[in-house]
Amino acid sequence: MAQAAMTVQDEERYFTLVSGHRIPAVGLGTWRSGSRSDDSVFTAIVEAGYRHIDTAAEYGVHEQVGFGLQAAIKAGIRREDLFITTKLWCSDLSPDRVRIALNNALQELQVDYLDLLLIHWPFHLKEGASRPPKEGEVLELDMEGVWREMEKLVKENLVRDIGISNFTVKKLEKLLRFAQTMPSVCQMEMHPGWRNDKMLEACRKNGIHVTAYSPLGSSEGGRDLIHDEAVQRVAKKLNKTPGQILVRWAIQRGTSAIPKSTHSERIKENIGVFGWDIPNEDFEALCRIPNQKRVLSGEDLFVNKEAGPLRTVADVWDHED
Ligand code: NDP
Ligand code: 1BO
Repeated sequence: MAQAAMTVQDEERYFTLVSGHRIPAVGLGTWRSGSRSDDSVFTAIVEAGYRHIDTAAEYGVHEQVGFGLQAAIKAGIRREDLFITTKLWCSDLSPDRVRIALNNALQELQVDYLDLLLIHWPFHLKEGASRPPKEGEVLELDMEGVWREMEKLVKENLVRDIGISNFTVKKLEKLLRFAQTMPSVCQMEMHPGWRNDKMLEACRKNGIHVTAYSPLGSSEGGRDLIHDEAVQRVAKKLNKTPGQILVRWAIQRGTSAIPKSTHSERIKENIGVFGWDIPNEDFEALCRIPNQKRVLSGEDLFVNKEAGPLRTVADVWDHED
């Protein structure tokens, strides 16, 4: 697990975490990549130069991602040069499930350690819960107990960094009251259509690196930022693609970004974001895109209007929006 010295070229390709480890600025997302995940992972690593792959147990693609990783390693990429992130799903958010979930992930991904393990969403669901959950299927979350188990995985070198996703300032503050190992990363939805400045600021204040998920506005019911007027204008001016403008915008905000694609041309395009800048005036124009709104509100996943603790989207986000 030795970390090679950084070259000047490397510098803009990585962010340094509070643990001292570094996270690649651009990673490949794998949600909804299905059976194309293995080819996408291989293309991303071997042909496009990605070193960060983001996945999750809930995406159902661990095995395909594992095949892609193994193929890349066979092609000569060193495991220690890769950064592999996965996430604990809500039904595994109890202290007794954390290690079992980690072992499953290691086996499915065919690796012997993870670079980053995140709490996917800070809600504990009963095993096999419906979507959205029925009455009684949202259980109490023992956040401290879960975090302690995650901390043990770091001590045992099974996981290099631990972190969170879809947290609110309130939940982050609660976690920081008992964390002995700091969350290195907080993964949140962030793009010019949902800047989420509040969480970005809270993380910065605490030295927590932010990864922007859905940096292109997501898919299926997402926000079409690729055709947004401001994004298109800046892309044309800088002779870049809209996808590159969106990923570069995320990096210039100091966040890493994990665009998903299963198309090799787009996978290559989305990492073509180094060695140039979005000028300040254009960056600011992208920051002013109106109608700030989440795509991933959590409604379909967690809200039960009739029963349980999460009756509205506002409940999911602790009424902070
Ligand atoms: P993205 O914002 O990455 O957008 C993906 C969509 O954009 C797909 O439809 C893709 O299509 C399309 N696309 C990709 N590149 C381009 C391009 N250059 N030009 C035009 N269209 C393009 O959405 P995601 O929601 O997938 O977010 C990215 C990743 O973040 C996820 O895959 C997942 O790993 C992570 N994530 C984490 C969450 C969490 O709760 N922690 C929640 C949501 C996402 P195609 O594949 O056909 O190219
Ligand atoms: C189903 C979980 C949302 C994407 O991370």
